[in-house]
Amino acid sequence: MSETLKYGNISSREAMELEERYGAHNYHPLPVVLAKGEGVFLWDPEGKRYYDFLSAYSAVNQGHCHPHIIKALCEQAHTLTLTSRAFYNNKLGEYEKFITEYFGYDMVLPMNSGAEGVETAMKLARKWAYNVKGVEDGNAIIIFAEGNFHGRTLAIVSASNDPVAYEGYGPYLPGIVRVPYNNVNALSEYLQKHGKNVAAFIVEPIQGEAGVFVPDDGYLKGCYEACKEHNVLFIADEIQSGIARTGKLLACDYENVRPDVLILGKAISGGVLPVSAVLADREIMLQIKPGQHGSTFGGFPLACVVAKAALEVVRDEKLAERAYDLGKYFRKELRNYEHPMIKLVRGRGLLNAIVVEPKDGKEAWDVCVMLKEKGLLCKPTHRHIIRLAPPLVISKEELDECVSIIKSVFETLR
Ligand code: IF1
Repeated sequence: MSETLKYGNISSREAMELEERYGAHNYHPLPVVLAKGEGVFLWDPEGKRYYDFLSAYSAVNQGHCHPHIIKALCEQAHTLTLTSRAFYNNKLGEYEKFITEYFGYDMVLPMNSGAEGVETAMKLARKWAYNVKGVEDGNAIIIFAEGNFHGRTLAIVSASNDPVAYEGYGPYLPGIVRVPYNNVNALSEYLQKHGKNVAAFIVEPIQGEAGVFVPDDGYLKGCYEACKEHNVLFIADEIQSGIARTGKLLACDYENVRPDVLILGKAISGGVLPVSAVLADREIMLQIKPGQHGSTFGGFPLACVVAKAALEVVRDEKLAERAYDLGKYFRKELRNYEHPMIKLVRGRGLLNAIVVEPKDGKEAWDVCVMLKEKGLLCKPTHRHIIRLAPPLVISKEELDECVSIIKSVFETLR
């Protein structure tokens, strides 16, 4: 069978065979190959069009290949891409001024992947604990929440209680403890007992991998206040929840909490380059001195212009407001739809999930495969949760069409 190719010179089947044969098997992708993207749409090599309801795990909030971002990328790519931090470059400072003013912090430390951003925050917290708080050397503790997902490095999986993420990677990093998520008392009690050695509490304002778990109102504020009471840094991992995804610029904005340290990634570049950032005020940030931390690519000129352009899109196209309004509408539409397999619809802004009850052996994965056949791409998390997160540039009409697709798939599962 040889279908004509619309994009590229490799068929879907060939592309999958190549990945299977030559790539490490650290993923289990949905059987779809993507060859082109524009706005809310993706196409496979054979030309079939899909709605993107994953947005590369919220990295593509601005939509695929946003012209403003790609223009910045291309211009800078012809001019200067990488210098390392051995020298100054003429784009980094401008970007640093822009992003710190954008989020309201004194300073930024630029990195690349989200995991590197989290690692940076952990190192910063330890330095601060020893230099400023006065924790005895080697005793600093960082608190995480149960069910967290912060990335894949050894330090970070040391904080995970998901066996898939941590098993077989020991020995683990010491100085890490976990408390239940969505439970201010659990954090307070731990701080009551051990607060003097605690450097930081690191938390996702909405837990993504755990299944778009939105904590109760007041949770973030309560945790922030408990941290203040014990001179502990409140650190928010907004790598997934930030940059307008949940209907505000930051998910912490829902509770008017300003984290002491803010970690951003993913959509900070609109899905164009791996860019992450750690933001903090001077007293914290200046605890890391020259030579004590960094990365070859961190803050490279290409990333700086791309990230600035990507954040301009978020502001100029009012993506937070869009996500807020469209998300409300989307949840209302799905909640008004009765179906024996749909237990719950939850989320904030355009980060949403359907919790499904398996039926006749059909699980979240099977629903996602059926949605793919009908032209809508999303990925299950765990066996019973379907995460739905389109680019924030989606129109109301497009969203309506997607609601119809989702309902039509569930109709065949009655
Ligand atoms: C994969 C999940 C999403 C994150 C938060 C840090 C990072 C992530 C809150 C690390 C990354 C990703 C990574 C991706 C799958 C994905 C994911 F399902 F695993 F949980 F988005 F929901 N903090 N999340 O969500 O950032 O180093 O990857 O840039 O394939 O591992 P990274």
